[in-house]
Amino acid sequence: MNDVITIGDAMITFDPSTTGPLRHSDSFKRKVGGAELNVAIGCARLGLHTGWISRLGKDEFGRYIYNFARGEGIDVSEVQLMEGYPTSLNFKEIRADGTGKTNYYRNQSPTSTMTADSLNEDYFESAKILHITGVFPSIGEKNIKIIERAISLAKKHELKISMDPNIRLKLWSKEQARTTLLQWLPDVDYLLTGLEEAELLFGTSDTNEIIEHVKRYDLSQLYLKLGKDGSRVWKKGDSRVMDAPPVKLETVADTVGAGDGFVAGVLYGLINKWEPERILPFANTIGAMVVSVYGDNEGLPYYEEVLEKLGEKTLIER
Ligand code: KDG
Repeated sequence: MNDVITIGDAMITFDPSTTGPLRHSDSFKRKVGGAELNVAIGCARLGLHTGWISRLGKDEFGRYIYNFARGEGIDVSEVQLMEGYPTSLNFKEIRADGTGKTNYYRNQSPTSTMTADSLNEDYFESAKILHITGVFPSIGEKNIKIIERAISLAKKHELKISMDPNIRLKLWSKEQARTTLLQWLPDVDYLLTGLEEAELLFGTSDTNEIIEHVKRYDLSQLYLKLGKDGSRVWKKGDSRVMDAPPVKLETVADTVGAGDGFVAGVLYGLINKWEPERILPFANTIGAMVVSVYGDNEGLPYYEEVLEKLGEKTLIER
């Protein structure tokens, strides 16, 4: 039985060995990326049973990602390798301040062979949370239908639904993103969003106004990712808005993937029925740990490492 299942396109991410404009980068490290896969890796490292629905190319890169995900303990039984469709690529630019920029080569993504009917209903029967993001539906119109069927299967089998808008304006317009994601909100239980994305969806970055909007969609919990300012949570039926301060960072190596780490932490807490005041610092800490390591998912910690960082456990060196 999977605690969390997610659907997404993964890619080989070429991380530059130097910071600065990509045109000057001449050596790269081959890594793995993809927002939904990053979340799945984060959940699996924390100890959740995690399933990932996807398609990869039947090529060397596809095999590499497949084995990588399997090695992380992710259930890849719903991942297929497709002949004739190259595995997606992303050449990353990393700036001196650790922020990143994507350069995708994913027009012919192997996930374009998926249809709404290719989702296996049995897979939803035994899972607890379906996690969706705005990345997968932005890759192709057909993917919107896939997520819609996933949502209806999740509802039918009583899964909770979490959503991270993860809006990629390289892949769709603001209007497409807003219309598509807002229409799913009535079915979403947990919204985990950055402030800019919330502004794009609701036309405001004011927390109280955002809360008024999500109340209309009958959301259970809202998590606001505030980057270097920490995070904030609101829970239905509770008048409080709780904040978690930012975690002090020794290094900012690469900020890409921090949001996915935060999401993994929240999902872990939700599965374990933690209260938001416990979830928030836990998820924040994971985000900070991701930022201090190069790569989209290399910094995702194991459960004990988060506790150590929170000062709740000492890991004795052997
Ligand atoms: O959230 C991190 C992801 O953005 C990265 O791993 C790959 O850009 C990516 C995507 O579209 O999934």
